[in-house]
Amino acid sequence: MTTAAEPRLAEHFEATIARHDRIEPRDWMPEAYRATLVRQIAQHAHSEVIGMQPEGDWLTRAPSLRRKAVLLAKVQDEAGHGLYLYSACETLGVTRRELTEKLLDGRQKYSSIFNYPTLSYADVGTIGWLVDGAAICNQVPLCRTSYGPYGRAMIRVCKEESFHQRQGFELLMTMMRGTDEQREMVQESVNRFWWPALMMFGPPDDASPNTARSMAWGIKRDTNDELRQRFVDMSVPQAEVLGVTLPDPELAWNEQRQAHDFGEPDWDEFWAVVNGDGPCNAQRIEHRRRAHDDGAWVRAAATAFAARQAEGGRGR
Ligand code: BYC
Repeated sequence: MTTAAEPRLAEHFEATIARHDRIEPRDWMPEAYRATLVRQIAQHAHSEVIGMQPEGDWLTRAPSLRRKAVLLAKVQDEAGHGLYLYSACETLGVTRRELTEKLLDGRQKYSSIFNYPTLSYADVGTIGWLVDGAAICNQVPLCRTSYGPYGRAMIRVCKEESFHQRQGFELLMTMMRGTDEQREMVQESVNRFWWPALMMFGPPDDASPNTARSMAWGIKRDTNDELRQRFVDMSVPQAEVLGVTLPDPELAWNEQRQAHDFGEPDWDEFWAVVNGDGPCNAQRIEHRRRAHDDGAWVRAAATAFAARQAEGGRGR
């Protein structure tokens, strides 16, 4: 519904965005801005929670108590990130219940990367190094996003992601200093995860329907291609230190651009995975649905407890 005050409110909103200031939950905002934020933050929250599965698969098979403790802490951090993000999303007038339902029935997405399987323990290190590395590249600029609660949630998430990236790199480094077999495991894992990691940044800018609008609103601070380039430039020297080869024959330093040239990800594969046809899409959602059903008694108990408290409060 349009009100008489709307043009003035819209002007105030635009001026706030132009000043790179923050929009807060009680401020007026265009409906499309709100819907874009719900879409992106929900997708981000779902990614954190679904993202617990590929690494969680290795918790019972960690090679030592130390590795198990580190991995357990990391996976728990991802659950925490999901919580911050669902809470940020709720400030936009949606409930966690609605968001969960939309994830489970496929109306909201989660990151394509988590639809790939983890086939060896080296994948735990590669996810830390490349997947969390890509997440940091994407999320550090989001600390300056125009919506206050999202930006503030990102600050803490990024601190924890930096630790995750370091633990992944340290794990891979340890394996690279080990046996030939361990080095082969690392290389094989990097071969499988490199291209899907590049796809995390989304489609190329000229095929991204949302980027221009989200940049104009200050929701995104960089385009998909800019972030992908930053990630490649950051990863190449790290791969050299590790002693692994990135599986892209077109990867080369471009003196003129002062950046690396690199090959084109397989965008048909990307869209297939995004649209539900990746190697693990069905398994991930099925697992999430089962966990949700298994938790029904906890939600029922919590709701009953809250109702009881409210009744007691009234009686007093
Ligand atoms: N996967 O116009 P575009 C983590 C969709 S978790 C799936 O460029 P936008 C971690 C996109 O949603 C990291 N879908 O969109 C956790 C859109 O479809 P809809 C998660 C993708 O929003 C555990 C359509 O394609 N990080 O770090 O401007 C362990 C067109 O795309 C993907 C975030 O979520 C994809 N990769 O830009 C370890 C970061 N890419 O929604 C690590 C926050 C695109 O219109 N999100 N799509 O149906 C963002 O920065 C942006 O939403 C994106 C996409 C860059 C991902």
